[in-house]
Amino acid sequence: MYLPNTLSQMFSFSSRLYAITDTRISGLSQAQQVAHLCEGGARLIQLREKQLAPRSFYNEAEAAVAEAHKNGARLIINDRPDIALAVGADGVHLGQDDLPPEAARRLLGSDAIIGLSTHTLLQARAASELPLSYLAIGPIFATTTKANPESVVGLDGLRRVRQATGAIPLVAIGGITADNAIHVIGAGADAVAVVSALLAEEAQISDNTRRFLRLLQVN
Ligand code: TZP
Ligand code: MG
Repeated sequence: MYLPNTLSQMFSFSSRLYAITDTRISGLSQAQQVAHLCEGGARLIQLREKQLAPRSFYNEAEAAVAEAHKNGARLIINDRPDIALAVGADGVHLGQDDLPPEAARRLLGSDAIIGLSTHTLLQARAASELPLSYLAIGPIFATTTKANPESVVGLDGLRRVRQATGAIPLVAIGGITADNAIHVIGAGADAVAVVSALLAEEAQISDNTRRFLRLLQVN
C-alpha cells in the first residue's frame, strides 16, 4: 500500500456519490452538467470527455472547474493530467492506458486526487501498490455508457477486490442505479460512480443527485 504523505492518506469520500459527466447522454456542456449536479448536492465530480480536441476540452474544463469550485465541489479530470494541471482541477482519473499514476503524481503533486480504473482482481491488486488516492473497479453491472466495456465484475467480484486491496478508498462504477447502489456499498465500495442514472433526463439531474445522496447517507 502506498503511504507517501499525509494529504493523500487523508483523502476520503466525504459523500458516497461520485458523479461523472457525459455530454452525449445529457446534451449539456460540461459546466452546465456540473451546475446541475452541484445544485443537487454533488461534491465530487469527474469530467469525462471522450470526443473533444484537447483545446476544446481545456476550455470546457476551465469553465467547469470554476462552476465546481464556486459550489464547494471538487472536480477531477478524466484521462488528462495536463488539462487537470492547466485548469487547476483537484485531480485526475486515469485508465489502464493513460499516463502511469507515478508520472501523474509527479506532475500534479502530493495534494492531488489521483484515481485509477481497474477491471479485474489482478489489476486492482497491482493498483493498491501505486501512488493513488483511490481506485475504481468496474463495470460492476452491464453498462451502455462506456464504449467496449470490459467483463462485468459483479457484486461478488467487488467483494473480492475489497478484501484484496486493503484500506485504499474504493469506487465502484458501471450500471449503478438508485435501486442497486446500496448493495454496491454493502459489497464494500466506499463510493459509487454514476453516469446515466444521474444524467439521462436533463430536467431531472439535480433531483436524481439528491435521491442518490439521500439513499447513500451514512447513518
Ligand atoms: N467505466 C466502467 S463502466 C463506465 C466507465 C466509465 C461507465 C459507467 O456509466 P453508467 O452509465 O453509470 O453505467
Ligand atoms: Mg482514460
